[in-house]
Amino acid sequence: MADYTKSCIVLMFLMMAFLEGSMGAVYKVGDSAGWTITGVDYEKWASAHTFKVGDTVDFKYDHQFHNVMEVSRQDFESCNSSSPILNYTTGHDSVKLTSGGHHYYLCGIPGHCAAGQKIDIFVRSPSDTCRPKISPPPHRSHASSTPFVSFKPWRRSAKLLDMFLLVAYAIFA
Ligand SMILES: *[C@@H]1O[C@H](CO)[C@@H](O)[C@H](O)[C@H]1NC(C)=O
Ligand SMILES: *[C@@H]1O[C@H](CO)[C@@H](O)[C@H](O)[C@H]1NC(C)=O
Ligand SMILES: [Cu+2]
Repeated sequence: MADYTKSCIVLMFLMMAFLEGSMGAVYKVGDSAGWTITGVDYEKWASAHTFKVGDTVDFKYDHQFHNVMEVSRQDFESCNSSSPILNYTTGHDSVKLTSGGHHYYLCGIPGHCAAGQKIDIFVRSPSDTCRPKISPPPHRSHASSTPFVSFKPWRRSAKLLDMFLLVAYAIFA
């Protein structure tokens, strides 16, 4: 392989790695089952993912049978669809998560929410992920009063490094 081509491929992979880090991820609610009343545990699905501001959740469903309503926490808990914050009815709704905190969605068709077609998406705001973890102050007897501060800046670079090594291995091994 020509050196030029190799460099091009390496550059391409690095750019992809950076783009992945800077653009929001897209999550299809319920994975292949989509947004439905049959057999998806949306609480479990949501807890298996980490949502950040800028990510998108994709609701795919048959719009003749379902819809998506963003509701308040209270309405979510009581499955009350009479005063939604937002309605989505197209059958393929991409909902961009533009703020941190809990976002509550349910299907407004009678009975569906009660049957489990509801989801609480907790979105981490950037300040949540970057905020240093300050552990509780140690015992009074300890001489030092400086709280232990831990940052985790290596996570992303470790991922990039992994990717780079993988590409380098594929090309040069
Ligand atoms: C649903 O919410 C509306 C408006 O917030 C309220 O008037 C109504 O009583 C609620 N219904 C139930 C069953 O809680
Ligand atoms: C959502 O739809 C309901 C009826 O289905 C309507 O009463 C309500 O005004 C709509 N809300 C918004 C925010 O569009
Ligand atoms: Cu439904």
